[in-house]
Amino acid sequence: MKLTSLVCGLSLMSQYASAYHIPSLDDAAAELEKRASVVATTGVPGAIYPRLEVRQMLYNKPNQWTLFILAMQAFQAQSQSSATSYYQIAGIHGVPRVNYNGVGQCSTCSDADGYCTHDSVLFPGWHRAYMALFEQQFMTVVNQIAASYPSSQLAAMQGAASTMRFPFWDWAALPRSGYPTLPVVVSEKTITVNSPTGSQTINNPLYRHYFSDPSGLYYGPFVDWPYTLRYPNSDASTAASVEQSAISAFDNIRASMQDQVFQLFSTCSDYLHFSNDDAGSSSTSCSNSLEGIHNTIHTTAGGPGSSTVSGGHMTYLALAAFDPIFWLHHCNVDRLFAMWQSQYPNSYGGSQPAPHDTWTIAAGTTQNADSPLTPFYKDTAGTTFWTTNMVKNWNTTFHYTYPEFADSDGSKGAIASYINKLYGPSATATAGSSKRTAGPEPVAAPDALPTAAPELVERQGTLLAAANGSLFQYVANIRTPRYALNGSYNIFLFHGSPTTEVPSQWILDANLIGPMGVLAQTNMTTADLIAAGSIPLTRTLTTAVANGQLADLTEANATPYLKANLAWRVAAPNGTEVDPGTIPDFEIAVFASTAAPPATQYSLPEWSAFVPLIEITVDKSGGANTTANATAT
Ligand SMILES: *[C@@H]1O[C@H](CO)[C@@H](O)[C@H](O)[C@H]1NC(C)=O
Ligand SMILES: *[C@@H]1O[C@H](CO)[C@@H](O)[C@H](O)[C@H]1NC(C)=O
Ligand SMILES: *[C@@H]1O[C@H](CO)[C@@H](O)[C@H](O)[C@H]1NC(C)=O
Ligand SMILES: *[C@@H]1O[C@H](CO)[C@@H](O)[C@H](O)[C@H]1NC(C)=O
Ligand SMILES: *[C@@H]1O[C@H](CO)[C@@H](O)[C@H](O)[C@H]1NC(C)=O
Ligand SMILES: *[C@@H]1O[C@H](CO)[C@@H](O)[C@H](O)[C@H]1NC(C)=O
Ligand SMILES: CC(=O)N[C@H]1CO[C@H](CO)[C@@H](O)[C@@H]1O
Ligand SMILES: [Cu+2]
Repeated sequence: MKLTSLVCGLSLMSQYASAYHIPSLDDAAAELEKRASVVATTGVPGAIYPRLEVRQMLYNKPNQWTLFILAMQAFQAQSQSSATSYYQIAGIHGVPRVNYNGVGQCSTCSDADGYCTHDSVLFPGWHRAYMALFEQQFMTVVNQIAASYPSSQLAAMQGAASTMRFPFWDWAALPRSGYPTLPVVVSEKTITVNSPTGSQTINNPLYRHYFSDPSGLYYGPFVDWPYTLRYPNSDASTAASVEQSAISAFDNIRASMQDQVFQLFSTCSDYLHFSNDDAGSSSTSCSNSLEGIHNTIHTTAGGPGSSTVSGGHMTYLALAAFDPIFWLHHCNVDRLFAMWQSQYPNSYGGSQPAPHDTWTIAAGTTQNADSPLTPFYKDTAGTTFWTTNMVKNWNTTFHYTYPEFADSDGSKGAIASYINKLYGPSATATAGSSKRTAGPEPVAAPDALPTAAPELVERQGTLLAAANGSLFQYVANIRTPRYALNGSYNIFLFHGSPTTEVPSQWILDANLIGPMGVLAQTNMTTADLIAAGSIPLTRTLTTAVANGQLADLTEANATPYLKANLAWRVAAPNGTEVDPGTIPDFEIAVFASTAAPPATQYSLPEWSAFVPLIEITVDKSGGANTTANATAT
């Protein structure tokens, strides 16, 4: 008797098939075994506490910080065969290709790597439940460690644990002056903490995860790498991360990510388009998406790879969740989701066909806010899965919130104020600042927009704004087939030309305006899936005005300036340059809009209609509708 196959087959059917499935004794045994091993997703039991920004925890909550590091170490050291181990929870996302919670593969899903839902209206809700499962198991370890401190520290450590949640990494807001965007504590190889047995220096569990056996990772060279890597320096089992590349890359793209996040908050008012990069391609005013922005953080953390070396784990859909940075990142993605919900409380859910298989969802299946978020069971009975609708109120459902909500009344206006201060064009707050009384932490040395130049501020009315006071906005919308290049790839926009034609260096280039990372996996071949992105150009143009290269931001002047100075490159998964004109349906088109400054800091700017400026890109390979025209003629 094949018990395992029964377990797998049964569980998928259990919700739907009981009407016609005649249970046998074997089935009953399998069902019992399954239930005994169901891991329910409950979130951390107890009251609602904020997930802190990782640097906020480091600076302000030293005991929580200690527990965070020690728990990440212990969690990652758990046996790979335990269903609640770091390894198995990370493995839900993609490889190893195994069932979780006995939730079996769909009959036509044999080419899928895991359960994660991408290019899907389920993206925000699925990852919310995923993060809740991870956090609850992480906190179980935190509590065990807190309980192991000597009596002199026991009360303090258990007190710290009792109000603790998993931290997030805000990769879009300004870091504290003089510090990198990628927190030093995520990049250091070792870290010193006050353990239950005294001060201890350990391998930093945020820097990389050590596998006890990587052979389940399916893809080469990942099956040979003993730990997770960022910007690996070789494909050999002795490879090391070139962490400095990750540090420099995040500093180089941060301003664009800030602008992309702000544009997302202020122009994406509809859940479907906000939620994922597939839907985004049907909207010009909301061409970016939460998923699209999140993809770029993935490819930038893992590194682009080259003709001789693979990108790191974060660069690949099926492998990303093993790198500890994934959890800091996805915690922030969930926070952006929550903040977005506060701005658009009447738009939630949507319906969309699944563009490709996951472990349990066949391509073409219609997905909506009531679709099961497999394999996340609501309780140990193993009968009900969470849905997007069920995870709407993150706070009361999974018992966490974010500082922006905990430190304010959580109203639309209060959260808009944080969005303006953290991500707006004149952001004044640093990552992790959300103080209730003192207001956001001031930025020590503003390095953001050159509008800080006094004479420019004076003349801003005429140079950067229309007669009615609305600020001119320019964006480059990108459409690209997500799975056309047999792996993850990157699109880079430049002001002028890149300083080098070495594709692996483009993410670090001084002339980079912004990137769009396209996250995929070898052999994913849904060629007709168009992913959309949008890279704001206004910051670059404002700098050009400040530098005297451009007279003002009127369309009459900005259009020829962009036509002469906007360039782009596409770097293939193997590190070579691809001519975007050869990628079917690829299109970069510039649009103009204006943003009426909000009446108060408690609301977001309102953008006017997006007007296409075809002439800026039409003559260049991959530019506006050249592909459409090429295929038409
Ligand atoms: C939880 O979040 C919702 C928004 O989804 C909000 O309306 C509600 O007030 C919050 N509840 C608590 C207890 O924080
Ligand atoms: C302000 O003027 C611009 C340019 O004429 C126009 O596109 C926009 O719609 C106007 N905005 C408002 C709020 O009137
Ligand atoms: C790299 O990938 C591109 C795009 O898929 C392909 O055209 C090219 O032949 C590949 N080059 C090598 C050396 O594999
Ligand atoms: C994609 O890449 C993999 C691994 O390099 C290779 O085995 C496969 O043949 C490629 N598929 C296509 C369609 O090029
Ligand atoms: C990708 O597909 C090719 C051709 O179908 C196959 O030979 C190869 O083993 C696959 N690679 C992976 C990693 O699945
Ligand atoms: C596409 O081709 C048509 C006919 O040749 C031409 O009129 C049109 O301007 C072209 N559009 C673009 C965006 O190049
Ligand atoms: C920027 C732009 O005008 N894009 C157009 C390209 O062509 C498609 C259909 O052919 C239009 O829908 C786009 O608006
Ligand atoms: Cu994901």
